[in-house]
Amino acid sequence: MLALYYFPGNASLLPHMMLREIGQEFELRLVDRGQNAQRSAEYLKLNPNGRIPVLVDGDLVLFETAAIALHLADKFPQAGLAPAVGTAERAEFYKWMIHLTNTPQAEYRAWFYPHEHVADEAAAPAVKQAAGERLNRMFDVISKQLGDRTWLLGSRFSAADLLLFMLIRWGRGMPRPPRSIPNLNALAERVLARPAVQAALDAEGLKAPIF
Ligand SMILES: N[C@@H](CCC(=O)N[C@@H](CS)C(=O)NCC(=O)O)C(=O)O
Repeated sequence: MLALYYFPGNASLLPHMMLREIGQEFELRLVDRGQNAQRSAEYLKLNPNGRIPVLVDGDLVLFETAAIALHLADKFPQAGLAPAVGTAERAEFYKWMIHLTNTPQAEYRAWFYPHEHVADEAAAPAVKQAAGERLNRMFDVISKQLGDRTWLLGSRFSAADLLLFMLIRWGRGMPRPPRSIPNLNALAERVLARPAVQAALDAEGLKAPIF
């Protein structure tokens, strides 16, 4: 049995889109952030960090979005969400998954939760602005690397494209949103056109404009 603890549009969107691509049956379990359910005693047993998502796969309880994504890609190789282990393409896939999760995704914490980064609340807007500027630079580099390729790995779609799509989406409220960078906008449009992605967005109640 697979169950994904999620909140609409949160980091859970990556494993959710992957589960839809995989086509395996799973259960979606809402973590009601309106009620701070991510900090409830019950949820902290699943993820002591109080963050979303968590994947339950039988007896396995997994937190960390990228770890969940790698596990799903490995467990359902027929879905083709990652290249074969030991290949140069697989190494490129790891590079993108890890870069995207520990660089822009981590930076977004400072953009969305600047108060966590300051002792004095008054400094929070400056922290947010600086995070936005760092994110801009990161997205510029990613866009340059992507160039006019169809997907991050070239002609081959992978879970890394879904992760990048989610991160592009998160920046839609930034002064210079990632969609304003043509290569990133084109990739996000291609991801958005996938039926599995549409199904995940619909199930989470996410409406246009998506990014
Ligand atoms: N590194 C973690 C970060 C997860 C994370 O920051 N999740 C956010 C939602 S996108 C969250 O749970 N926010 C609620 C909170 O921090 O209270 C992961 O990738 O799973």
